[in-house]
Amino acid sequence: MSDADELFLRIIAREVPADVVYETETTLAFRDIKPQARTHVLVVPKTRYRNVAELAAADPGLLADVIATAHKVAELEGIAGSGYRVVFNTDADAGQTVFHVHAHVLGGEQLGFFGR
Ligand code: D5M
Repeated sequence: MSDADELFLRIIAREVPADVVYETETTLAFRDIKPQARTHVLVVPKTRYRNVAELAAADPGLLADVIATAHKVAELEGIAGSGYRVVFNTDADAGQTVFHVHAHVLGGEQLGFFGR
């Protein structure tokens, strides 16, 4: 595991500062340092898996916790009614840079389509 991949464990341990918006026993939600929308929050499981596929295979209940936390964040941010997007970038072509699975919760404005 590289230093970059350890980053979210260090945020969970409060060794690296982050703007935490919500926490459960199994997940942590904090604002993305490079926001791509008016609201941009990351949700991570407190146990590290490399990507969402590994998480789904190993612990589907924990994946459900991540999704439930994403929706709770949307409620807290006031965007649950207007709409929001949950994105898991998965490996190189998707641009995943931190290999500790994380859901991007995006919203607060009309989002464009994405792809190439
Ligand atoms: O997304 C990784 C995301 O992690 C990217 O949007 C920037 C964000 N990031 C990187 N370092 C930090 C810290 N220290 N706090 C908050 N957010 C951070 P990926 O899907 O892997 O490209």
